[in-house]
Amino acid sequence: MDTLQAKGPSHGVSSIPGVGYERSVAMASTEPRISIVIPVYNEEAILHSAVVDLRERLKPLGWSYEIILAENGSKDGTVALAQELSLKYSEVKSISMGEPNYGKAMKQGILLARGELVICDEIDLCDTDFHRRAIDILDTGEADLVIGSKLLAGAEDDRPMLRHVASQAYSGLLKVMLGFRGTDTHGLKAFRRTALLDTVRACLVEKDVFASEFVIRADRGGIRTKEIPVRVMEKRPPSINLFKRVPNVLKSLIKLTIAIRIRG
Ligand SMILES: Nc1nc2c(ncn2[C@@H]2O[C@H](COP(=O)(O)OP(=O)(O)OP(=O)(O)O)[C@@H](O)[C@H]2O)c(=O)[nH]1
Ligand SMILES: [Mg+2]
Repeated sequence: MDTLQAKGPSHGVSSIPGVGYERSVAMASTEPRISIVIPVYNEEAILHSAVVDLRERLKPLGWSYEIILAENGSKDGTVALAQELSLKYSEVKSISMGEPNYGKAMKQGILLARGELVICDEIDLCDTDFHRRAIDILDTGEADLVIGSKLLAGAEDDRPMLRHVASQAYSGLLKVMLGFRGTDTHGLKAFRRTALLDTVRACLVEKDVFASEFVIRADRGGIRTKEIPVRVMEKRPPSINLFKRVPNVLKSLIKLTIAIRIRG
């Protein structure tokens, strides 16, 4: 069984049962209203500056927030940097464990989050414009889950055309195989934590497909969801060649279809 340690300012440690793994989390004396969960993997080149910039851009918003850096499997200096950041800034927590696995890190980060509202971001995006728009929508009570879509009318996808087409094809497959009714499952997300906790816990497939399973389960579970258009740019070359990704994506889609359609 994994032990998940959130490193941050320690005001007491509590073990919280029922999340599928033992959890020890440093509790701060006041609960933040917003938890920003950011998965990180081999990000030593940008981690420090991204967190420092993010804190600066959040300042004018006046939010009470925590940033949870959810790392696993990094081979570079990411873990040490994340720990350094969590010691330096009281609102930054870092968790670190196991093999590289985006979905597992996200799930654990979300389950550790204490905020009433949770934002799922990516370290190369840290898109505070999305944060602000999404939190405004959650605050109006219009939706419990907000998804930033790069494929919705009004969105700007400035990545190479091939990547845009691949994202469209992937969403098309989700529509055909799983009846997905939105346009994008991989965009940034913000949600009301208590409304989506069961959905997160129900997700069975890890790695990259977690994002799709989470959104599709939310939709099938009747969660009020709103997509908003976002702008995405390619900030760095993809770590894995698009064509090399295809077999794994197809395998994952089959797993996801079995998880949702058969296992329920
Ligand atoms: N914990 C964890 N985080 C990951 C893993 N793979 C990717 N990430 C993080 O997930 C976020 C998105 O990953 P990217 O590599 O930017 O993937 P992408 O956005 O699909 O691809 P790009 O368009 O090339 O940026 C980043 O914050 C990564 O550090 C992983 O195996 N484990
Ligand atoms: Mg990225």
